[in-house]
Amino acid sequence: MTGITGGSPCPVRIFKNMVLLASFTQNGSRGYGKVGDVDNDGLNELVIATPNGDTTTYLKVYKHSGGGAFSEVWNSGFATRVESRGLSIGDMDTDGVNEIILAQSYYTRKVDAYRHVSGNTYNLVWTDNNGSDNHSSCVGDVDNDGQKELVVGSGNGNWDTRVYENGALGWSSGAVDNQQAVIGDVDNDGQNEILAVSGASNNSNDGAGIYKWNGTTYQLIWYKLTGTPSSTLAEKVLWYFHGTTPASDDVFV
Ligand SMILES: [Ca+2]
Ligand SMILES: [Ca+2]
Ligand SMILES: [Ca+2]
Ligand SMILES: [Ca+2]
Repeated sequence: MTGITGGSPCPVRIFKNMVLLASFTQNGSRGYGKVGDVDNDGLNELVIATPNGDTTTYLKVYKHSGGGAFSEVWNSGFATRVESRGLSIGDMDTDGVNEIILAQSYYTRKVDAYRHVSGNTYNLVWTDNNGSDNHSSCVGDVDNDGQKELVVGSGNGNWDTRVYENGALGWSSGAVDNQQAVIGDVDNDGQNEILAVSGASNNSNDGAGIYKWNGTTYQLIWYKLTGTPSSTLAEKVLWYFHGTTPASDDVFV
């Protein structure tokens, strides 16, 4: 299960073979869910972030406890995360262990990474107080060197797409507009690119762009301006490539 749900309390629904397997609620106004092995035991966990308006964000890890039941095994304590907008799971520092990355906007304006320690304990291991409304996070190999990077899309503040190498800022697109970015092989050449959407402020920079590693930097190789606010949902980018609704075979990680 990945994606966004709405309502308060926020519903979580897990489907298996298109059949509802489990349903429960979270104390938040909307939610983000990701599936991945965050404790490196070979089994996937369910990670949920549910921002509660402008106040706290609830970040939790669930394990399948059998029979379609899911048990909360960890939560972040609720205190210091505000208005999370980008949840991802991936090995952002290439040490062979996945992190949970949470991009946050509004009053905290930072990106946090949590790592499994032991048992059901996860520690905050990295924070970037970049001063932006961070709108997305994703982990993947965007310069195709075999090591993964963290890509963050930001709005108010830096207004950019950012690439982090081992937690250090390696590249910024420069200020464009509200940004949400995803990683994928959009031209089917076997190498990943960054797709970024800009929008929500109704100016001439609204649109979509592709950044590709050229051996030295990330180069804007294609863009389409719309001049109208675009959704900051990454899936919306696909519309620009197809000129129609997204195709079912479009998969982004
Ligand atoms: Ca696991
Ligand atoms: Ca790691
Ligand atoms: Ca890389
Ligand atoms: Ca490619």
